[in-house]
Amino acid sequence: MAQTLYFSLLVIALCSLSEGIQRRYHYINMTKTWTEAQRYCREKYTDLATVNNINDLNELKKTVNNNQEFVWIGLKRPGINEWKWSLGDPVTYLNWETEPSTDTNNCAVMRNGKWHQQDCNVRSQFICFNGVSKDFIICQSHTFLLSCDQGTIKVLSANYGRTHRQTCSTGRPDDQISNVQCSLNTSLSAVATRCDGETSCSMVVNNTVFTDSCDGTYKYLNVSYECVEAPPNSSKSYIINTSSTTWREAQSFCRQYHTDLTSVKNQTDNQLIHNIINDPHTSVWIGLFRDSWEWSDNTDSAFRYWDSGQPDNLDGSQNCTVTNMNNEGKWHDISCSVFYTFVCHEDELILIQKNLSWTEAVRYCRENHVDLVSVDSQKIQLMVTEVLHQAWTAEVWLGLRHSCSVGIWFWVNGEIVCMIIGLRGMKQQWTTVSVM
Ligand SMILES: [Ca+2]
Repeated sequence: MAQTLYFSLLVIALCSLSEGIQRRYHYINMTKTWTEAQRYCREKYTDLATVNNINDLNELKKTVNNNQEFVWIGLKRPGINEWKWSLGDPVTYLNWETEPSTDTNNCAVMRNGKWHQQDCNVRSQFICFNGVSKDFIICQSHTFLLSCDQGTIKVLSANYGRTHRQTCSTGRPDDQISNVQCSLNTSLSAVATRCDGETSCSMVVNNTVFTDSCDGTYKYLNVSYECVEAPPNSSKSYIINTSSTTWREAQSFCRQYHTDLTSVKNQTDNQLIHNIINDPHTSVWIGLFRDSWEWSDNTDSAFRYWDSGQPDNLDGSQNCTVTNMNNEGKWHDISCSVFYTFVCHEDELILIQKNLSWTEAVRYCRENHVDLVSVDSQKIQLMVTEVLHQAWTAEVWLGLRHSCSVGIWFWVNGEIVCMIIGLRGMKQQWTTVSVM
């Protein structure tokens, strides 16, 4: 039993309604300036509302029981104008061709393996990545790369064709997407031949590689794979989308179909991505951007949901943010001294107690409208550590020294420990299970 505890992968299951720590939102039906609202939230709850992703925003919107157009949230400037990853990863590795200047070119592309500043409204190809998900779709003519940090690739399924009308349909004429009974039964062997047993492999998804199973239909590859004999989260896959879009459009696309615009965390990542771009003259958006907005609770979430034309800093002092309830909750920058109602949030860490394998725990979380959580800020990590200290003996957790951004990973006595953080009712419970 003790051996299991020390030498197998330990999982603490905590599911979440959204990425990051679940935040419970409280709408306050009183009008205050932004600073007064912040003070009120800090006294009564945790802080003025942080919004980490679209799920958070939808939860926040549900709490607003008033016909207010504008409602304060916790985003404010000036913070430090610094480069951030779209996913909220800490920026620890940079690979600029030349040091970035302070001009308004606030997004980054990779070209010939180096990073360049570029105006976010310029149209470029882009690169998405899949973090946790190992089952995904690549539209025809785009390129993908599968990668295992540890272990080797085993392709589980692949189908090149079209079985749904909506998938990869944007901008396509009706006759290219109407045939939804298009499958190619040799797709799996084509991908497996190239990828099985490798640590990384890339392919272009087109009719030359896979043969044309249905002439005239715009197709896509639906592929899933795993990293054999490797811990969960060893797999990373990248998809180059050859459509040209602005940085914001690219970010929306990646968040909708994959995880996000890609982060580049080290030289290995950089080389992998450089290899699949495979053209020294092509500029490809990566997830790096720069702004000077920051959250009241110091969460480093890079999620932004600006209304079109915003932020425009109209009178030069629009340094606070409201969500526009009359337009899908999209954001406007507004002078901080105006009076509006507001939303506070309360952080919660609530854990589930069940004996589950890693895979079962992920499934359990997803089936209960939850998913893997990210430790996307120092604050969340501190909260986790705090709860751990309350819950477990110090000996077990003395080894805590490392966390990564997707899921929570710690090394204990040289072995990886991962945690899935989650939410279930009001009661806090921690549990450990072995992943075999
Ligand atoms: Ca404005």
